[in-house]
Amino acid sequence: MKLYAHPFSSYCQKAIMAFYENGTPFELQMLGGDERIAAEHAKLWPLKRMPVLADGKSTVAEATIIIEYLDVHHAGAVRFVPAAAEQAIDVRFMDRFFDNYVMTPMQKIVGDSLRPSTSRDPHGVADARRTLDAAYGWLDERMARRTWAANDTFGLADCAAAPSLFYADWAHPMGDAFPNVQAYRRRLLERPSFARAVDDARPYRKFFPLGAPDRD
Ligand SMILES: N[C@@H](CCC(=O)N[C@@H](CS)C(=O)NCC(=O)O)C(=O)O
Repeated sequence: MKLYAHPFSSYCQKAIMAFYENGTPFELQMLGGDERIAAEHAKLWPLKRMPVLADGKSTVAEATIIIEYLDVHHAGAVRFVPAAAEQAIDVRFMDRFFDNYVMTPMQKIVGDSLRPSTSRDPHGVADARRTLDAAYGWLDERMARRTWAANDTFGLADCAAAPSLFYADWAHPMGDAFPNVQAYRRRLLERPSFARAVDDARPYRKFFPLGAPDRD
């Protein structure tokens, strides 16, 4: 399998950690420089978002769907979405929570800092910060009695949580206000699959536009 991705990208880390969880082999097609790889990626997925998986004749876009695809076609010991439909609802809900209410506002803050100073969107950034505060607050209560985001089993929702909380805390630090979220973020950083994805990305930290903090 070929994965069109970049190690520093949050959505790519979400998919990559799922490969690492089960030791599923893949060949990284590194985006961000090589024109041939960029052209292949654009042909497979004209929306040009990463990650994209190419598995024989199948092309799979969207990090969540790549993880669902691995569960179906390359299943390993770690199952990312439970077979029981009722439990799967909670996993998918938490996956949406992290993508929509943590990853999206985090990307808004980071993306805004890359704009020319004349094209910034302070209103949108303030809104993103309010969304993150609300998300941290809601999650803090939820994580008070949990180890993992759903069903007390590591899965898809935790793959969504790891890079979103990792970068959100850089873009909009949660400080000491949300101890259960901080503890969950630390558990995710200790998870070998995510620790490895974070290590893969270390050489690129200097490109974090807000300045990567000296931690993690
Ligand atoms: N909904 C997509 C979002 C993917 C996404 O936003 N990827 C970013 C990197 S983290 C990207 O491709 N950015 C490049 C661009 O926007 O051109 C998913 O879940 O995979």
